Order: sequence, then C-alpha cells, then structure tokens
Amino acid sequence: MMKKYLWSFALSAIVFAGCGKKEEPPAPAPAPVASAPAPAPVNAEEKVLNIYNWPDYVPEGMIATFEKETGIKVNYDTFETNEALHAKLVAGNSGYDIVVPGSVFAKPQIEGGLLQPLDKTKIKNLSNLDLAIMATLAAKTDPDNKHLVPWAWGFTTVGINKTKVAKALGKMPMPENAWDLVFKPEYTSKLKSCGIAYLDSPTEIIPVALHYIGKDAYSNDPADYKLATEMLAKVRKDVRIFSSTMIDDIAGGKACVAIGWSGDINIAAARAKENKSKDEIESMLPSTGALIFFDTMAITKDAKHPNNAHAFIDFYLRAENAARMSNEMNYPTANKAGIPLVKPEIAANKTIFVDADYFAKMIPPSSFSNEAREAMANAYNSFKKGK
Ligand code: SPD
Repeated sequence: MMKKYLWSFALSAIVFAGCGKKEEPPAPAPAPVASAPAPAPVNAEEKVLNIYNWPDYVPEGMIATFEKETGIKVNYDTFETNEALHAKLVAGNSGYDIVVPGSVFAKPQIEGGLLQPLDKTKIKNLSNLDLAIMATLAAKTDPDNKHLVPWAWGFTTVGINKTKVAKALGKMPMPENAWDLVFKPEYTSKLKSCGIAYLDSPTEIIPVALHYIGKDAYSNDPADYKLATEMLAKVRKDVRIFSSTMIDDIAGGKACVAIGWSGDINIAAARAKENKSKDEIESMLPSTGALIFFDTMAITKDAKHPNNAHAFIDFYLRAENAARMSNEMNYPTANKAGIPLVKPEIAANKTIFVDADYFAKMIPPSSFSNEAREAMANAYNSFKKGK
C-alpha cells in the first residue's frame, strides 16, 4: 500500500515538473462591505516566532520576507540530527513554536503528545500539497494529517567527489552498488586516504547499514543491529569523520565520500562548481536503492505563538515559496502547486527528482519504538567508539 502511494506521488512529481504549466489563479475574494463591523483581532500574540529546522533548508531571504509581510520577528535556529531535536522536545519547554522532525521521529512525537494538532482553518494553502504524499503520511505517520505538513522530502545516499574517488581507487573500477564505497573493506581501505564521512546519528547509519546487509532498514529487532554493527566494525578504522555537515565535508575537501542527504550533496556539487573546482561532486543512486525521508513541519505542544506558527506554515505553503526551496536547496517539494515553478534544470536532475524506475527501488520510511531507538543508539555508540 505504501509503495502504491509513493509511486503515485513520484509519478505526479515527474509529470508536473516536466509540464511547466501554471494553474489558474483562484477567483478574487469579494470586496468587503463598507458598513461591516471591524473583525475581532485574530492574532493577539506577541509578534515573535521561534523556528527550529535543519541547516541549509530555507532559501535566502524567505524568512526576511515573512517578517516584512507580517511584522513577526523570527528567531531561526538549526539542529543537525533528529536525535538532537527529539531530546529537546522530550525535555519540554524548548521555546520553539515550529519544529521540523523527520517523519521517522514525528510519529513517536505525535504519539507522545509532543506536537499539537494543526488548526487547518488557518492554513488555506494546505490545498497546494500533493494528496498522494499526504495520504502516505496519514497511512504511516500522522492519522488524518492532523499534525504534520511536509517541508521537503529526499533520500539518504552516498555522495562522492568523483575526481578524488577515481584517483584513490586507482585501477579498481567503481562498484555497481555505491553503498560498497562506504561499507565494503576493499573500497574503504583505499578511500580512507581521501576521507570517508558518516552522518553522526544512530538512526541515520544503522538503517542504511541494515539495508546494505539485506535486512529491513526499519527493523525494531536489536539482534539485527548486532549484525549491522558487525558489518560496520570491519570498516570502522577507515571512517575519518562523523558529522552531519556533509556540504562542508565534501565541498571543503575533508572527505571524498560521505553517507549523506541527496539535497545537501547536490548543494556541495553546486558549491564546487561555483568555486570553479576541478573536482566533480555527485549524489549517487545506489543500485540497491536509497532511503527516502520526509521532513515535516509541526507546532510544539507548548508553543507560545501558535497563531504566528500557523501563519508561517501557510506562508511556506505558497507555491512560489515551495518551488524556491526545491530550486535553491535541491530537495523535492511535496507542494504540487509549486512543482510547475521548479526550474527545468532542477526538475531534470535525476538525483533530486528521481525517475520512476529508480523510485521503485527506494526504501520508504517507517519508524522505531522507543526501546528500539535506545538499542540502536547503544549499538551505534559502541561501533563509533570502536568497541
Ligand atoms: N539540509 C537539510 C537536511 C535535511 C535532512 N533531513 C534528513 C532527515 C533524514 N533522516
């Protein structure tokens, strides 16, 4: 069932990205009647909004535009892992109004009462969203789409500096399966010379390792984590960096191969081009598939500025803002109305908007129980320490 939904949105994304047609604008609202009483103020909150999002995810100037339009001052902080955000939410009183968890974490956060239901009457642009993606989220993560609005989606994969990897591998050809570059000792022993970087997060590394050894990437069974870490232990000495900033790691030359996120790897590729580097950076499409993720906006249970939060969500859901996110941050938008505004070169980039054949190989997200996440963190920390 999940695959069916995902197929549907992948195909609609591909079709809409290609056609470039704008939708008809809605009919203008009727002019207000002059004698009508002044409406009661809908937003008596202080003009502040506190947002906590991933780095490199919001187009330049977008927050400033929102502030100018609304007079709401936005405090915008970033976190690098789902674990970091989750810890803040569990501790409570985070001070944040809007947070952007991956759907894998959003599910337990909803179940744990850490996020509040949205007031959909305040988000008229919800109708811009791709219904197939919303159905996917409703089926697996957020029943009736009560709490979550997608910010973007993407996939966890392998990023490489092609030039440096070719040099380090010498006569050895590139593997058919790009995951070999980060998990197979024959390759890692050569690539350690130019730098291997892993995301620094148990719920990023253990799932891709499970996938590589042929297990369910979203297994909740600690016995599977043991198998994953046995595989990882064989390459541990070759991993130079644990970090969640692969843009700097790859574009800055600290690593030639990284486990990272599709859009960030594409940002690194664009940055290398801008800097006129001779090195070419590429987001790989491993032959066995990559792991899809959805990052989702939600309002915290104890948000002090829920009206401002709804106003921002509605603002972000404008077609032009969603398209800017894809155009500038290199992640596919879940905003169907925004797809026709995506630049042709972004829509045509098969490592951003993957084609249907590759999409069919990708692994849709699921979630982990609290106990599984704890076991996974223990397994990951032992691996990282080299024990
Ligand atoms: N630069 C934005 C990075 C967003 C990454 N979110 C990934 C969640 C994957 N589990």
